[in-house]
Amino acid sequence: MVDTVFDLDALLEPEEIVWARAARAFATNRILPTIEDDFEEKHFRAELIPELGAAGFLGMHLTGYGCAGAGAVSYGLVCLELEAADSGWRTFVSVQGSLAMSAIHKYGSAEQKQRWLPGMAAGQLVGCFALTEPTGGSDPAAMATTATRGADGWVIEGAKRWIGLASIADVAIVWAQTDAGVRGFLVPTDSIGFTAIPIGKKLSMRASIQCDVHLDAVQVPFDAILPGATGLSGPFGCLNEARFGIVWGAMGAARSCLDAAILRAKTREVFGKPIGATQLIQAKLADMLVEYEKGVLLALHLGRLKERGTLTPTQISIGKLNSVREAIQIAREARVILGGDGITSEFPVMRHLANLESVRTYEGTDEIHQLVLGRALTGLNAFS
Ligand code: TGC
Repeated sequence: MVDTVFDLDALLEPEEIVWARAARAFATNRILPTIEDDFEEKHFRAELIPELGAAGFLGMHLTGYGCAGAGAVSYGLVCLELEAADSGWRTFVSVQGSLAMSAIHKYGSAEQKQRWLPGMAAGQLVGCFALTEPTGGSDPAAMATTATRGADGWVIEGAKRWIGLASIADVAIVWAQTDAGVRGFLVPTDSIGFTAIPIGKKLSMRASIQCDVHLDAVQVPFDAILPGATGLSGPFGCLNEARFGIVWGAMGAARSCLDAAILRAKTREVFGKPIGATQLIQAKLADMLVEYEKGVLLALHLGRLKERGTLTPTQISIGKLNSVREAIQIAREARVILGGDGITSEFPVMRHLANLESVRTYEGTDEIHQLVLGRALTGLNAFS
Protein backbone atom coordinates (compact mmCIF):
# COMPACT_ATOMS: atom_id res chain seq x y z
CA MET A 1 0.00 0.00 0.00
CA VAL A 2 0.94 3.62 -0.49
CA ASP A 3 1.31 4.05 3.26
CA THR A 4 4.41 1.86 3.27
CA VAL A 5 6.13 4.51 1.11
CA PHE A 6 4.76 7.53 2.90
CA ASP A 7 5.45 7.32 6.64
CA LEU A 8 2.68 9.66 7.78
CA ASP A 9 2.68 8.03 11.21
CA ALA A 10 6.06 9.63 11.89
CA LEU A 11 4.27 13.01 11.98
CA LEU A 12 1.34 11.92 14.15
CA GLU A 13 0.66 11.69 17.86
CA PRO A 14 -0.08 8.22 19.27
CA GLU A 15 -3.78 8.99 19.84
CA GLU A 16 -4.11 10.21 16.26
CA ILE A 17 -2.78 6.89 15.00
CA VAL A 18 -5.30 5.10 17.22
CA TRP A 19 -8.18 7.09 15.68
CA ALA A 20 -6.90 6.40 12.15
CA ARG A 21 -6.56 2.66 12.80
CA ALA A 22 -10.04 2.49 14.32
CA ALA A 23 -11.54 4.24 11.30
CA ARG A 24 -9.61 2.02 8.89
CA ALA A 25 -10.86 -1.07 10.72
CA PHE A 26 -14.44 0.25 10.58
CA ALA A 27 -14.14 0.99 6.88
CA THR A 28 -12.59 -2.41 6.15
CA ASN A 29 -14.99 -4.49 8.23
CA ARG A 30 -18.28 -2.58 7.99
CA ILE A 31 -18.26 -0.56 4.76
CA LEU A 32 -16.04 -2.23 2.18
CA PRO A 33 -17.69 -5.69 2.20
CA THR A 34 -20.96 -4.29 0.84
CA ILE A 35 -20.09 -0.96 -0.73
CA GLU A 36 -20.05 -2.04 -4.37
CA ASP A 37 -23.49 -3.62 -4.02
CA ASP A 38 -24.80 -0.66 -2.02
CA PHE A 39 -23.54 1.74 -4.69
CA GLU A 40 -25.05 -0.38 -7.46
CA GLU A 41 -28.39 -0.68 -5.68
CA LYS A 42 -28.48 2.90 -4.34
CA HIS A 43 -28.68 1.59 -0.81
CA PHE A 44 -27.78 3.67 2.25
CA ARG A 45 -26.95 1.28 5.07
CA ALA A 46 -28.56 3.26 7.93
CA GLU A 47 -27.92 0.49 10.44
CA LEU A 48 -24.26 1.58 10.52
CA ILE A 49 -25.14 4.95 12.05
CA PRO A 50 -25.26 3.82 15.71
CA GLU A 51 -22.03 1.90 15.10
CA LEU A 52 -20.36 5.09 13.88
CA GLY A 53 -21.67 6.77 17.03
CA ALA A 54 -20.35 3.99 19.27
CA ALA A 55 -16.95 4.33 17.57
CA GLY A 56 -16.94 8.01 18.56
CA PHE A 57 -16.80 9.35 14.99
CA LEU A 58 -19.93 11.57 15.12
CA GLY A 59 -19.15 15.14 16.13
CA MET A 60 -15.82 13.77 17.32
CA HIS A 61 -14.10 17.18 17.17
CA LEU A 62 -16.70 18.68 19.55
CA THR A 63 -16.52 18.68 23.33
CA GLY A 64 -19.16 17.70 25.87
CA TYR A 65 -22.61 16.18 25.19
CA GLY A 66 -21.11 12.72 24.61
CA CYS A 67 -18.72 13.97 21.88
CA ALA A 68 -15.15 12.66 21.83
CA GLY A 69 -13.36 16.02 22.00
CA ALA A 70 -10.69 14.78 19.59
CA GLY A 71 -8.21 17.02 17.81
CA ALA A 72 -8.62 18.31 14.28
CA VAL A 73 -5.97 15.98 12.87
CA SER A 74 -7.64 12.95 14.44
CA TYR A 75 -10.94 14.00 12.87
CA GLY A 76 -9.23 14.52 9.52
CA LEU A 77 -7.64 11.08 9.64
CA VAL A 78 -11.03 9.49 10.32
CA CYS A 79 -12.45 11.36 7.31
CA LEU A 80 -9.56 10.08 5.18
CA GLU A 81 -10.06 6.47 6.22
CA LEU A 82 -13.84 6.53 5.75
CA GLU A 83 -13.57 8.18 2.34
CA ALA A 84 -10.98 5.59 1.30
CA ALA A 85 -13.99 3.24 1.50
CA ASP A 86 -16.59 5.59 0.00
CA SER A 87 -17.21 9.34 -0.13
CA GLY A 88 -20.82 8.75 0.89
CA TRP A 89 -19.78 7.60 4.35
CA ARG A 90 -17.38 10.47 4.90
CA THR A 91 -20.20 12.72 3.73
CA PHE A 92 -22.50 11.18 6.33
CA VAL A 93 -20.00 11.95 9.09
CA SER A 94 -19.54 15.47 7.69
CA VAL A 95 -23.24 16.27 7.49
CA GLN A 96 -23.97 14.86 10.92
CA GLY A 97 -20.87 16.13 12.75
CA SER A 98 -19.39 19.07 10.86
CA LEU A 99 -22.64 20.64 9.72
CA ALA A 100 -25.66 19.71 11.85
CA MET A 101 -23.95 19.06 15.19
CA SER A 102 -21.48 21.93 14.71
CA ALA A 103 -24.35 24.33 14.05
CA ILE A 104 -26.04 23.34 17.31
CA HIS A 105 -22.77 23.25 19.25
CA LYS A 106 -21.59 26.65 17.96
CA TYR A 107 -24.86 28.55 17.90
CA GLY A 108 -27.44 26.66 19.96
CA SER A 109 -28.93 27.47 23.35
CA ALA A 110 -28.11 25.26 26.35
CA GLU A 111 -31.52 23.58 25.95
CA GLN A 112 -31.03 22.96 22.24
CA LYS A 113 -27.62 21.42 22.83
CA GLN A 114 -28.92 19.16 25.58
CA ARG A 115 -31.96 18.18 23.52
CA TRP A 116 -30.09 17.11 20.38
CA LEU A 117 -26.34 16.64 20.75
CA PRO A 118 -26.06 13.53 22.97
CA GLY A 119 -28.42 11.54 20.74
CA MET A 120 -26.65 12.75 17.60
CA ALA A 121 -23.21 11.86 19.00
CA ALA A 122 -24.51 8.36 19.77
CA GLY A 123 -26.00 7.96 16.30
CA GLN A 124 -29.49 7.62 17.77
CA LEU A 125 -30.61 10.87 16.15
CA VAL A 126 -29.71 12.15 12.70
CA GLY A 127 -29.39 15.76 11.61
CA CYS A 128 -29.28 17.47 8.24
CA PHE A 129 -28.24 20.95 7.10
CA ALA A 130 -30.62 22.74 4.77
CA LEU A 131 -28.82 25.62 3.09
CA THR A 132 -28.63 25.01 -0.67
CA GLU A 133 -31.73 25.81 -2.72
CA PRO A 134 -33.04 24.49 -6.05
CA THR A 135 -31.79 27.58 -7.89
CA GLY A 136 -28.18 26.94 -6.84
CA GLY A 137 -25.75 26.55 -3.99
CA SER A 138 -22.91 28.95 -4.71
CA ASP A 139 -24.66 32.12 -3.56
CA PRO A 140 -26.50 31.43 -0.30
CA ALA A 141 -27.07 35.19 0.05
CA ALA A 142 -29.71 34.81 -2.67
CA MET A 143 -31.73 32.24 -0.70
CA ALA A 144 -35.49 32.53 -1.13
CA THR A 145 -36.61 30.52 1.91
CA THR A 146 -38.19 32.78 4.49
CA ALA A 147 -39.03 32.58 8.18
CA THR A 148 -41.64 35.02 9.46
CA ARG A 149 -43.00 35.58 12.94
CA GLY A 150 -46.53 34.21 13.39
CA ALA A 151 -48.76 34.36 16.45
CA ASP A 152 -47.40 31.14 17.93
CA GLY A 153 -43.91 30.94 16.50
CA TRP A 154 -41.92 31.05 13.25
CA VAL A 155 -43.45 30.09 9.91
CA ILE A 156 -40.93 28.75 7.40
CA GLU A 157 -41.67 28.69 3.69
CA GLY A 158 -39.41 27.59 0.86
CA ALA A 159 -37.46 24.76 -0.74
CA LYS A 160 -33.98 23.27 -0.36
CA ARG A 161 -32.08 20.85 -2.60
CA TRP A 162 -29.17 18.41 -2.31
CA ILE A 163 -29.76 18.09 1.41
CA GLY A 164 -27.86 15.05 2.69
CA LEU A 165 -29.77 12.65 4.97
CA ALA A 166 -32.96 14.76 5.04
CA SER A 167 -35.32 11.83 4.44
CA ILE A 168 -33.93 9.89 7.42
CA ALA A 169 -33.12 12.87 9.65
CA ASP A 170 -34.80 13.69 12.93
CA VAL A 171 -33.92 17.37 12.81
CA ALA A 172 -33.06 19.81 10.04
CA ILE A 173 -30.95 22.94 10.51
CA VAL A 174 -32.86 25.22 8.14
CA TRP A 175 -31.34 28.52 7.07
CA ALA A 176 -33.89 31.16 6.09
CA GLN A 177 -34.24 34.89 5.44
CA THR A 178 -35.90 36.82 8.26
CA ASP A 179 -36.58 40.51 8.71
CA ALA A 180 -33.22 40.58 10.48
CA GLY A 181 -31.18 38.70 7.88
CA VAL A 182 -30.34 35.00 7.55
CA ARG A 183 -31.03 32.90 10.65
CA GLY A 184 -30.89 29.19 11.45
CA PHE A 185 -33.82 27.14 12.79
CA LEU A 186 -34.04 23.70 14.36
CA VAL A 187 -36.90 22.02 12.53
CA PRO A 188 -38.01 18.55 13.64
CA THR A 189 -38.57 16.62 10.43
CA ASP A 190 -41.96 15.38 11.61
CA SER A 191 -43.22 18.98 11.56
CA ILE A 192 -46.35 19.45 9.46
CA GLY A 193 -45.33 20.85 6.06
CA PHE A 194 -41.81 19.39 6.08
CA THR A 195 -41.18 16.86 3.31
CA ALA A 196 -37.93 15.35 2.09
CA ILE A 197 -37.75 13.37 -1.13
CA PRO A 198 -34.53 11.52 -2.05
CA ILE A 199 -33.10 12.63 -5.38
CA GLY A 200 -33.04 9.70 -7.80
CA LYS A 201 -31.12 9.13 -11.03
CA LYS A 202 -27.81 9.93 -9.30
CA LEU A 203 -24.72 8.45 -10.93
CA SER A 204 -22.56 9.56 -8.00
CA MET A 205 -22.89 9.17 -4.21
CA ARG A 206 -25.27 6.27 -4.80
CA ALA A 207 -24.64 4.72 -1.37
CA SER A 208 -25.80 7.88 0.40
CA ILE A 209 -28.90 10.07 0.41
CA GLN A 210 -29.43 13.60 -0.89
CA CYS A 211 -32.90 15.11 -0.94
CA ASP A 212 -35.22 17.78 -2.17
CA VAL A 213 -36.82 19.42 0.87
CA HIS A 214 -40.09 21.33 0.83
CA LEU A 215 -41.06 23.66 3.64
CA ASP A 216 -44.73 24.47 3.28
CA ALA A 217 -45.69 26.89 6.05
CA VAL A 218 -43.76 24.82 8.58
CA GLN A 219 -44.45 26.14 12.09
CA VAL A 220 -41.80 25.95 14.80
CA PRO A 221 -41.76 27.62 18.23
CA PHE A 222 -40.02 30.93 18.77
CA ASP A 223 -37.22 29.14 20.62
CA ALA A 224 -36.42 26.98 17.55
CA ILE A 225 -34.12 29.75 16.31
CA LEU A 226 -30.37 29.27 16.82
CA PRO A 227 -29.59 32.26 19.07
CA GLY A 228 -25.88 32.42 18.30
CA ALA A 229 -26.01 32.63 14.50
CA THR A 230 -26.80 35.91 12.79
CA GLY A 231 -26.20 36.41 9.09
CA LEU A 232 -24.43 34.19 6.62
CA SER A 233 -21.36 33.81 8.77
CA GLY A 234 -23.51 31.29 10.69
CA PRO A 235 -23.82 28.66 7.94
CA PHE A 236 -20.38 29.54 6.56
CA GLY A 237 -18.85 28.77 9.96
CA CYS A 238 -20.26 25.24 9.60
CA LEU A 239 -19.16 24.94 5.95
CA ASN A 240 -15.62 25.67 7.11
CA GLU A 241 -15.79 22.57 9.32
CA ALA A 242 -17.13 20.37 6.53
CA ARG A 243 -14.64 21.71 3.99
CA PHE A 244 -11.82 20.89 6.40
CA GLY A 245 -13.03 17.26 6.53
CA ILE A 246 -13.09 17.13 2.72
CA VAL A 247 -9.46 18.28 2.55
CA TRP A 248 -8.57 15.01 4.29
CA GLY A 249 -11.34 12.81 2.95
CA ALA A 250 -10.62 13.30 -0.74
CA MET A 251 -7.08 12.07 -0.13
CA GLY A 252 -8.59 8.83 1.19
CA ALA A 253 -10.38 8.27 -2.11
CA ALA A 254 -7.11 9.10 -3.89
CA ARG A 255 -5.21 6.56 -1.79
CA SER A 256 -7.70 3.84 -2.60
CA CYS A 257 -7.33 4.54 -6.34
CA LEU A 258 -3.56 4.65 -6.14
CA ASP A 259 -3.45 1.35 -4.25
CA ALA A 260 -5.65 -0.28 -6.90
CA ALA A 261 -3.41 1.06 -9.67
CA ILE A 262 -0.20 -0.16 -8.01
CA LEU A 263 -1.61 -3.66 -7.49
CA ARG A 264 -2.76 -3.83 -11.07
CA ALA A 265 0.56 -2.51 -12.40
CA LYS A 266 2.41 -5.34 -10.67
CA THR A 267 0.12 -8.11 -11.87
CA ARG A 268 -1.13 -7.13 -15.34
CA GLU A 269 1.17 -8.30 -18.12
CA VAL A 270 1.29 -6.70 -21.55
CA PHE A 271 3.94 -7.35 -24.19
CA GLY A 272 5.38 -10.09 -22.00
CA LYS A 273 5.98 -8.17 -18.79
CA PRO A 274 4.04 -6.46 -16.00
CA ILE A 275 2.86 -3.01 -17.07
CA GLY A 276 4.40 -1.75 -13.81
CA ALA A 277 7.82 -2.55 -15.29
CA THR A 278 7.33 0.05 -18.02
CA GLN A 279 8.55 3.60 -17.71
CA LEU A 280 5.23 5.14 -18.77
CA ILE A 281 3.29 3.41 -15.98
CA GLN A 282 5.96 4.09 -13.37
CA ALA A 283 5.94 7.78 -14.30
CA LYS A 284 2.17 7.89 -13.81
CA LEU A 285 2.37 6.11 -10.45
CA ALA A 286 5.14 8.41 -9.30
CA ASP A 287 3.16 11.53 -10.19
CA MET A 288 0.07 10.15 -8.43
CA LEU A 289 2.12 9.38 -5.32
CA VAL A 290 3.67 12.85 -5.27
CA GLU A 291 0.25 14.56 -5.44
CA TYR A 292 -1.14 12.22 -2.77
CA GLU A 293 1.76 12.95 -0.42
CA LYS A 294 1.51 16.71 -1.02
CA GLY A 295 -2.24 16.58 -0.41
CA VAL A 296 -1.89 14.72 2.88
CA LEU A 297 0.89 17.04 4.06
CA LEU A 298 -1.28 20.06 3.22
CA ALA A 299 -4.16 18.50 5.15
CA LEU A 300 -1.87 17.89 8.10
CA HIS A 301 -0.60 21.47 8.00
CA LEU A 302 -4.17 22.81 7.98
CA GLY A 303 -5.04 20.42 10.81
CA ARG A 304 -2.21 21.71 12.95
CA LEU A 305 -3.29 25.31 12.24
CA LYS A 306 -6.86 24.38 13.20
CA GLU A 307 -5.67 22.89 16.47
CA ARG A 308 -3.85 26.15 17.19
CA GLY A 309 -7.02 28.09 16.42
CA THR A 310 -5.46 30.07 13.56
CA LEU A 311 -6.89 28.30 10.50
CA THR A 312 -8.56 30.79 8.13
CA PRO A 313 -11.32 30.24 5.53
CA THR A 314 -8.84 31.19 2.81
CA GLN A 315 -6.47 28.43 3.90
CA ILE A 316 -9.35 25.95 3.92
CA SER A 317 -10.16 27.00 0.34
CA ILE A 318 -6.59 26.13 -0.72
CA GLY A 319 -7.01 22.69 0.82
CA LYS A 320 -10.49 21.94 -0.54
CA LEU A 321 -9.54 23.07 -4.05
CA ASN A 322 -6.28 21.12 -4.10
CA SER A 323 -7.43 17.90 -2.47
CA VAL A 324 -10.50 17.28 -4.59
CA ARG A 325 -8.90 18.43 -7.83
CA GLU A 326 -5.85 16.21 -7.33
CA ALA A 327 -7.90 13.26 -6.07
CA ILE A 328 -9.94 13.38 -9.28
CA GLN A 329 -6.75 13.47 -11.33
CA ILE A 330 -5.33 10.50 -9.40
CA ALA A 331 -8.57 8.56 -9.89
CA ARG A 332 -8.51 9.30 -13.63
CA GLU A 333 -4.92 8.09 -13.98
CA ALA A 334 -5.75 4.97 -11.96
CA ARG A 335 -8.61 4.27 -14.36
CA VAL A 336 -6.20 4.55 -17.28
CA ILE A 337 -3.75 2.12 -15.66
CA LEU A 338 -6.56 -0.36 -15.04
CA GLY A 339 -7.51 -0.29 -18.71
CA GLY A 340 -11.00 -1.44 -19.62
CA ASP A 341 -11.43 -3.19 -16.28
CA GLY A 342 -11.15 0.23 -14.67
CA ILE A 343 -14.73 1.03 -15.60
CA THR A 344 -16.10 -2.03 -13.77
CA SER A 345 -17.06 -2.38 -10.13
CA GLU A 346 -14.35 -5.04 -9.79
CA PHE A 347 -12.27 -2.03 -8.78
CA PRO A 348 -13.25 0.97 -6.62
CA VAL A 349 -11.85 3.55 -9.01
CA MET A 350 -14.86 4.48 -11.12
CA ARG A 351 -17.02 4.69 -7.99
CA HIS A 352 -14.52 7.04 -6.34
CA LEU A 353 -14.26 9.08 -9.54
CA ALA A 354 -18.03 9.47 -9.76
CA ASN A 355 -18.28 10.36 -6.06
CA LEU A 356 -15.48 12.89 -6.29
CA GLU A 357 -17.39 14.79 -8.97
CA SER A 358 -20.01 15.49 -6.28
CA VAL A 359 -17.38 16.37 -3.70
CA ARG A 360 -15.88 18.80 -6.22
CA THR A 361 -19.21 20.58 -6.46
CA TYR A 362 -20.52 20.64 -2.90
CA GLU A 363 -19.14 22.78 -0.07
CA GLY A 364 -17.94 25.31 -2.64
CA THR A 365 -17.07 24.42 -6.22
CA ASP A 366 -13.52 24.64 -7.55
CA GLU A 367 -14.45 27.97 -9.09
CA ILE A 368 -15.82 29.41 -5.84
CA HIS A 369 -12.60 28.48 -4.05
CA GLN A 370 -10.51 29.92 -6.89
CA LEU A 371 -12.42 33.18 -6.51
CA VAL A 372 -11.96 33.15 -2.73
CA LEU A 373 -8.22 32.80 -3.32
CA GLY A 374 -8.23 35.38 -6.09
CA ARG A 375 -9.90 37.87 -3.76
CA ALA A 376 -7.40 37.09 -1.01
CA LEU A 377 -4.49 37.69 -3.38
CA THR A 378 -5.77 40.84 -5.08
CA GLY A 379 -8.18 42.36 -2.61
CA LEU A 380 -10.63 42.53 -5.52
CA ASN A 381 -14.02 40.78 -5.37
CA ALA A 382 -14.89 38.91 -8.57
CA PHE A 383 -18.13 37.40 -7.26
CA SER A 384 -20.41 40.20 -8.29
P1 TGC B 1 -20.83 37.65 1.78
O1 TGC B 1 -22.24 37.43 1.42
O2 TGC B 1 -20.29 38.98 1.49
O3 TGC B 1 -20.50 37.40 3.35
C1 TGC B 1 -21.44 36.98 4.16
C2 TGC B 1 -20.85 36.87 5.54
O4 TGC B 1 -20.26 35.57 5.65
C3 TGC B 1 -18.89 35.72 6.02
N1 TGC B 1 -18.15 34.63 5.40
C4 TGC B 1 -17.61 33.65 6.12
N2 TGC B 1 -17.58 33.43 7.45
C5 TGC B 1 -16.95 32.33 7.87
N3 TGC B 1 -16.37 31.46 7.02
C6 TGC B 1 -16.40 31.63 5.69
N4 TGC B 1 -15.83 30.74 4.88
C7 TGC B 1 -17.04 32.77 5.19
N5 TGC B 1 -17.26 33.25 3.95
C8 TGC B 1 -17.94 34.39 4.11
C9 TGC B 1 -18.51 37.09 5.54
O5 TGC B 1 -17.38 37.56 6.22
C10 TGC B 1 -19.75 37.87 5.86
O6 TGC B 1 -19.77 38.09 7.25
P2 TGC B 1 -20.50 39.41 7.84
O7 TGC B 1 -20.38 39.27 9.33
O8 TGC B 1 -19.76 40.58 7.26
O9 TGC B 1 -21.92 39.35 7.38
O10 TGC B 1 -20.15 36.51 1.15
P3 TGC B 1 -18.67 36.45 0.69
O11 TGC B 1 -18.47 37.42 -0.46
O12 TGC B 1 -17.74 36.58 1.83
O13 TGC B 1 -18.67 34.98 0.16
C11 TGC B 1 -19.02 34.72 -1.14
C12 TGC B 1 -18.78 33.22 -1.35
C13 TGC B 1 -19.06 32.91 -2.80
C14 TGC B 1 -17.34 32.88 -1.00
C15 TGC B 1 -19.73 32.42 -0.45
O14 TGC B 1 -21.02 32.76 -0.79
C16 TGC B 1 -19.51 30.93 -0.58
O15 TGC B 1 -18.68 30.34 0.09
N6 TGC B 1 -20.31 30.30 -1.45
C17 TGC B 1 -20.30 28.82 -1.58
C18 TGC B 1 -21.33 28.28 -0.66
C19 TGC B 1 -21.28 26.78 -0.62
O16 TGC B 1 -20.25 26.17 -0.29
N7 TGC B 1 -22.41 26.15 -0.92
C20 TGC B 1 -22.53 24.71 -0.94
C21 TGC B 1 -23.04 24.20 0.38
S1 TGC B 1 -23.15 22.49 0.36
C22 TGC B 1 -24.72 22.26 0.88
O17 TGC B 1 -25.47 23.11 1.16
C23 TGC B 1 -25.15 20.90 1.05
S2 TGC B 1 -24.89 20.52 2.69
C24 TGC B 1 -24.10 19.05 2.54
C25 TGC B 1 -25.07 17.94 2.40
O18 TGC B 1 -26.19 18.03 2.93
O19 TGC B 1 -24.69 16.90 1.82
